[in-house]
Amino acid sequence: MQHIVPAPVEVTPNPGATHTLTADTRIHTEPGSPEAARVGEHLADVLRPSTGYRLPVGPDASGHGISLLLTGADARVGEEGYQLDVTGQEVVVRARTAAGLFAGVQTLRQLLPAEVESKTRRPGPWTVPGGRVLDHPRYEHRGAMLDVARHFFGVDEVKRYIDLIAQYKLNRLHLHLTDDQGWRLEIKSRPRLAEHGGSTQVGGGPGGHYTQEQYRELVAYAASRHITVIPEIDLPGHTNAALASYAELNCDGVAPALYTGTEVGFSSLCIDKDVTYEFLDDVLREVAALTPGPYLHIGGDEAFKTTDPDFIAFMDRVLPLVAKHGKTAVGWHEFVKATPPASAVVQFWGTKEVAPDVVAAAARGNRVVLSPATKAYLDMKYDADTPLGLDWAGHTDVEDAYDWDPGAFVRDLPESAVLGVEAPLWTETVATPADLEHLAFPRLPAIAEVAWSPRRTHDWEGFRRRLAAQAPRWRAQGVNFHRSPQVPWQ
Ligand code: TNX
Repeated sequence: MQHIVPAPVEVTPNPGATHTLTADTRIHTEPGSPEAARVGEHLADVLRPSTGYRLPVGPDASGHGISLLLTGADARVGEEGYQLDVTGQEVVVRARTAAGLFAGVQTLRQLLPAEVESKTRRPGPWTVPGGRVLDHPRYEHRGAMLDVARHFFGVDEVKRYIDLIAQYKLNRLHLHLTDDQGWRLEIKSRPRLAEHGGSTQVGGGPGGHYTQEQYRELVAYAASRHITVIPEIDLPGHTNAALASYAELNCDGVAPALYTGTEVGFSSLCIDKDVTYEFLDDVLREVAALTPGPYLHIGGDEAFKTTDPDFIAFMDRVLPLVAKHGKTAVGWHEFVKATPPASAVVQFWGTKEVAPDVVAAAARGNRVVLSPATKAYLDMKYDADTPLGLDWAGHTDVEDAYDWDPGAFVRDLPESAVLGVEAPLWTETVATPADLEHLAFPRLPAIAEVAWSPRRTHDWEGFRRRLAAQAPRWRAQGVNFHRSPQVPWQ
């Protein structure tokens, strides 16, 4: 019970008891709750290939086994937490919501032998150590961002990333859908965005895009893992793919060529033209209609071609469009210049602890998601030998990614203003799923623990040992993780 990542709030081992799954094990789910049954099916999907057991799921599954119940949980579990009890007779997960049950199931996976993650049948035995876990998250927003614009990643590749992040109890997937190098979502009212703007990527490869149907499929897949998708349309900079697709969006009316390099900050929509806002009204309407979650990320970063007054004028016209389409705006922290409404979420990506404009926004009521580039950027190199990644924010080995406190990172930002933590993975240098995994593992679980676990469990020595125990799971799942010398790998 001592190796769980992220560390739970409270673990009480009972070394006298163990529970072993058998061919007769059933997964009993809360009667009358289709959502609980879906969590049960998810658990069965994980366990069936390796155990070879039938594992029937449903409210009528009687007999001994695993129960997922929405009653009787300790009140401390809150909306997303759970209580897990393992005795000789049974395993019981109790929560107040299906999200809580889902989190408890992720813990249960980690209590089983690592081979349970194998896609082929293994001998077992499938023994769970006895005891109790009581757990709930420190922060509401626990995110990962994937840049599918610099290099495109297809539906199955994103689904795999969703599965990988879900097991560390992350609950937000921010998709960076547009950038200079590519527009990755079909917009029916502006078909050239995806057709032309999505037709290449960094290095000149073929790129790609999601049809609206495929995007819906990704959103639904994420939802089945209790993850909310936050789509980002990066504005007003990082827009060369859009500018190349529709000449009228350029101030001079001339469409630039598609771009396959890695410079940033050279493009901007035309701030003064009404067509810009007609265009954005259409785009944001379609994205909002496709996205059940409450958020729409409008970027705002590195708008180096745009003066501050123009940037503010632009955001003053775009923020109301986000609201008009029923969504809450999220933006990279530069967008606080435009004084977004108090409901807007600010994503801090700085490298310094001093950020008075972000502190001022928090004083106006904005909540902040922390993605400090020196800690949470999964695209930074681990060390000088890392073949992939960038180093503009320095090198970030596992200890750097782990050893910080989101509640105290930005000077004078009150802990109460922190909505959560997010780990961005920019893909200028990342072209394959194996590359993604190499940068995300093991730092992503480090960030997940920073986002989920209470501060008092924070302990690098303990963490690196718990992290080491994850490696056999990653091998069983085929995850291409980085063997950082900081971790005593098993
Ligand atoms: C900065 S962070 C960017 C991205 C780059 C990234 C590379 C941010 C909001 N903008 O455009 O991909 O650095 O690390």
